[in-house]
Amino acid sequence: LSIPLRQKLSAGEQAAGAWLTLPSTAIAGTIARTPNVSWVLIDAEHGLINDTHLYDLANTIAANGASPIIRVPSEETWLIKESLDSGAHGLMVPMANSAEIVRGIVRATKYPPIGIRGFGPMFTSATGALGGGYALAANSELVISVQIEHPQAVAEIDEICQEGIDVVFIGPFDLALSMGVQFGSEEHETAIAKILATAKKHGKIAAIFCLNGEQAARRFAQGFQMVSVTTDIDTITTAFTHELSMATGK
Ligand code: 3PY
Repeated sequence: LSIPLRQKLSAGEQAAGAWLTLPSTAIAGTIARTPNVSWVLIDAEHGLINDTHLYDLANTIAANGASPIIRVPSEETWLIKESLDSGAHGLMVPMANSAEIVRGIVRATKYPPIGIRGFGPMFTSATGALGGGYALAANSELVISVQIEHPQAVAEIDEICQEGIDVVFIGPFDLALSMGVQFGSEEHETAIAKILATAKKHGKIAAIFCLNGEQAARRFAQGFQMVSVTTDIDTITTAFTHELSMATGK
């Protein structure tokens, strides 16, 4: 079995990740080779990435030692199926706004008898995702995360954490928007702390999205085990802005 992210999480280690929004295997490979990155999120929700890119991106990331995790645009069964069939080591489903939605996600991501996932893993062995024993191991080894980004999900977090998912992943920007509060306000941080504590109580991995290493270090220190440190676009923008400012003095 070779799901680097699963191994890291099972060992109780912190798993730092990066966020890919550009459909480039060169960028995906470069990020996956960065020291200390254990997973790379392929963002097919808000990134410029669609289903024709999934296989090559997942392969490149896995070949460079990190776990490719695909964020699907929504919880539709067919999107979940084709994303997992591309060889991803796991999935992230946005807007998992209720326990009922989370139950549907579990059904869609698992082969029978747990769920209804259809059999078609023609490309999964290319990413080293569980090799020839893929179908037998997939139900327990792939890393399935749901995004908590709505007050209804926060209200139902206890029930959500009792479903067959691995990771409770906070989308802090959508959570602030849907709660109608300021990002970083007391209400926002209280909701984040509640999700973190409930995930831990039920033995789920608590995870969150950040924009930079400083924010990510704070979230690790707070008790999150899986943190997305930054994105391709944010890093490019920040680095270019800094270097151009150094060069021009402006
Ligand atoms: C959010 O913060 O809402 C996310 O989903 C991360 O992009």
